[in-house]
Amino acid sequence: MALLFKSDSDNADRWRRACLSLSPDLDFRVWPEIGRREDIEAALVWAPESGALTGFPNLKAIFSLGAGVDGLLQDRTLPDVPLCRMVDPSLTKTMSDFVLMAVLHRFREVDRYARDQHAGRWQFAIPRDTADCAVGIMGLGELGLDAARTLRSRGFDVRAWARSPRAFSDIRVFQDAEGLEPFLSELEILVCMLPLTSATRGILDKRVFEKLPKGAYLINVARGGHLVDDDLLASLDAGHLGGALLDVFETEPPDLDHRFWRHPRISMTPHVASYCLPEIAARGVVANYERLIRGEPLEHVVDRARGY
Ligand code: NDP
Ligand code: OXD
Repeated sequence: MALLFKSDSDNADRWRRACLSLSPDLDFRVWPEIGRREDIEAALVWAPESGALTGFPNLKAIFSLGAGVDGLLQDRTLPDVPLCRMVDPSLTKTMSDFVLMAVLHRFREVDRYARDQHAGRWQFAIPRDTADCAVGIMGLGELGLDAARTLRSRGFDVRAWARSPRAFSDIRVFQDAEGLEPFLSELEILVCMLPLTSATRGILDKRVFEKLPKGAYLINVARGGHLVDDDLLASLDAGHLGGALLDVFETEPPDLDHRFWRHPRISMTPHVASYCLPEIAARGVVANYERLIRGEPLEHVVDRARGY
C-alpha cells in the first residue's frame, strides 16, 4: 500500500522526509513516479488537475494539503472516497499571525504613516485602545476561532459569524442570515475566513459592504470567490469602505490589468496568509494514513454536501 503525493506548490522532498521520519516503512510516491497504480491507497494532494486521481482502483482516501477543499470539490471526476482536509497547528498559527498582523497594520495606521513619510510629514496620533476597535470574523472554524482568540488576547472587541450556534464569554457570535446585519453593523475591520461553498460564493458583495460602517476595512484570507471584485472597487471608489487587504483572488495571480494591482487603498499578498510546515503537518497526515490502514474512522472528513 502506498501514499501518492501530488502538488506543484509544496516541497515533495520535505514532505517525504517528514512522513518517513514518523513512519519509516511508508511507501511514499511522488507524482509522476506513480509505480503500480494498484498500490496507491491514499493521495496527499493540492490542486491536482481534473482527472488526475482517477484510475487508481484501490484508492481509499484523499488527503488535502489545504484546509479549503473548494478546488477539489469542483472536480466532477474526484473519486468518491473520504476526502480529509488539512487541520494542522502550523497552518492555524501562521494564519492567526497573519490576521493579527493585518489587523494591527490597519489599527496602528501603518499605511498612513508610510504616506506621511513619503510626503515628509511628521504627524503622530495617540493610538486608541484595542477594546474600542470591533473586528468581525466570518467563519468560526479551525482557523477563524484561533484568529478570534488571538485578537481577543490583544484586547480587540471580537465578534464572529457562523452557521451553528456557539457561545463564548468574550466573543459575540452571530448566526446565519438573520445574524449577518447585526454582526456587520458596528465593525471597523471585517475578516473573511469562510470556506468557499455554494452558500458563501460572492458573499462579500455590495449588500455586505453597505451594512458595514463607513470607513470599514476588509481583510480576505479565505478565497477569491467570496469577493465580488467590482462591488469592492465601487465601494472603495465611493468612499464607503476605507481599504482592503486581499490575500486570495478568483484568478491567482490576477490579470495584470486588474485594478486591484494599482488601487491606492488595496494591499495584496500572494496567497501566503498561512502555510503548513511539513515537519508538523505530517503528524496529522501520517496518523490519518495509519487509521486508514487499520480500518479506523478518519479525521477531518469533509461533508461533501455541505462543501466544507
Ligand atoms: P472550517 O471548516 O474549520 O470552518 C469553517 C467555518 O465557516 C465554520 O465556523 C462554519 O460554521 C463557517 N461557515 C461555513 N459556511 C457558512 C455559512 N454559509 N454561513 C456562515 N458560516 C459558515 O474551515 P477553516 O477554518 O479550517 O478554513 C477556512 C478557510 O480558510 C478555508 O476553507 C480556506 O478557504 C481558507 N484558507 C486560506 C488560506 C490562505 O493562505 N489564504 C490558508 C488556509 C485556509 P459552523 O461552525 O457553523 O460549521
Ligand atoms: C488552504 C490554503 O486552503 O492554503 O489551506 O489556501
